[in-house]
Amino acid sequence: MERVLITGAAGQIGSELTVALRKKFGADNVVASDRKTKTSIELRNSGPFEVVDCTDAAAVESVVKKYEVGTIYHLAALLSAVAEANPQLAWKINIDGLYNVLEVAREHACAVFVPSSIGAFGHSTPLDGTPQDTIQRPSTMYGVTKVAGELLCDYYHKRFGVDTRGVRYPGIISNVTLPGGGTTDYAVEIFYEAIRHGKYTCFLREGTKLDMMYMPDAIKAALDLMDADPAKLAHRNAFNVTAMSFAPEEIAAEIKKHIPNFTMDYQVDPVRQAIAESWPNYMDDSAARNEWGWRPCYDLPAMVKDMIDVLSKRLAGAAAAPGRPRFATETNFARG
Ligand code: AKB
Repeated sequence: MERVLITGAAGQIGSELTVALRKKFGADNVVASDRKTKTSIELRNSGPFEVVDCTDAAAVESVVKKYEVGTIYHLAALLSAVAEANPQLAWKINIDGLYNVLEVAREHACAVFVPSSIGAFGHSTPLDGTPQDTIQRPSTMYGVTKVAGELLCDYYHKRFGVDTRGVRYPGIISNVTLPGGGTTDYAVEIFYEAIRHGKYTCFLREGTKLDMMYMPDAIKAALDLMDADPAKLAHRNAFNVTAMSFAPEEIAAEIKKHIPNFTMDYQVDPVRQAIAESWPNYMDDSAARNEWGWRPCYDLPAMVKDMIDVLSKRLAGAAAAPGRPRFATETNFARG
């Protein structure tokens, strides 16, 4: 069997996608890679692991050759707020890294999954019911790299026949790995703070609606799209996918149903607020639904219930070893 390579496997999506792919294809057939040498013991011990920096084309090629990789899930990327704080590095990782992966895929006939994002849209995009094919003029470096990445992936498909596929992920909510510096991270942090302290200070303003998705659906989207019949794909890079859309006060109200004393206040971060305001309020994901049968399983109430059930148990267990999770978004993302 041809093997699968995951770049950025220690990240928020990568850590859970690795587990899902190892379950689906067998642990030995799924190579997790990350540029971080310090990763979870589970990632290293549950199957092959390689230290690979995607900005090093030779390193990507060497691991593809070593394991005879047939499909690459290329997840290594900087998220929006970190990218805005360091746009030069964002270009290097998000674009140079992607270019290296696509070149290796072209040379070695690999299929490639590349996530795009709601960050690929901007102020001039219709922000309510954002269509699949529409204006994409983002104002952030993250967005620029996401649009360029979508175009590059389509180009490699059309010009070289590389089987590239991707989705535009909304904010992803997970109870396993913390996100690493995105604009939507508040929707993860809120759970840790609600369970531990009964209160949360939100860095986005009341009324800021954004598309969101629970991690099991994000994993399902990647697997279902890569399994899809290519003859049915009119689009490739990248499909709008969403599962729910809410503003901070709406998720807070849902959490309050489980933790009645929970309170939330606001301390708006102007950088992330400006990014959020340029992103869709909710996307139209009918192309994904029609072309490859996309259907999410979790809406807002189901996601909140599961997050609170799982995290309450885990954090109660961890109470013996105190210390709070370090959120990447606690950094002040001043423009560099
Ligand atoms: C971020 O906030 O940067 C990401 C994304 C929506 O792409 N979660």
